Amino acid sequence: MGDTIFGKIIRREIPADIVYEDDDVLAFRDLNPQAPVHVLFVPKKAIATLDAATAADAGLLGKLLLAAAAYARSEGLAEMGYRTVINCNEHGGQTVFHLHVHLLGGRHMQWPPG
Ligand code: DGP
Repeated sequence: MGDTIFGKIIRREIPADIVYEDDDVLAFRDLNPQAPVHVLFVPKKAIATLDAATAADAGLLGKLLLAAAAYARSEGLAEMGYRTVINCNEHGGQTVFHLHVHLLGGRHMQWPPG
């Protein structure tokens, strides 16, 4: 586990534009942003997908969401709103198999997503 591009970012083996870090969570800007603000919140523990998370990860999943919300608030996105996304496996559009929460903000989102 941990052998993904995000594992390499967490271990500082490749660079990323890191915007937040604590003991359990790292957040960095998406390489291919889909909104004016597009940040990925990843657990330092390598969990491949949301489907692979267990009850033991409940606290960690909560921390990821709360870190995204706090960052959105700090960037002034909360009042207008923003979107959080977790893609899971092929039909979900997941391409990096290290669980991550996308935070997208700074523009009006459409629904349903494509
Ligand atoms: P997903 O499709 O949900 O697995 O999202 C993966 C995201 O990761 C995608 O929006 C592009 C981003 N990404 C892929 N490789 C890198 C990288 O090396 N650095 C950064 N910062 N983002 C990456």
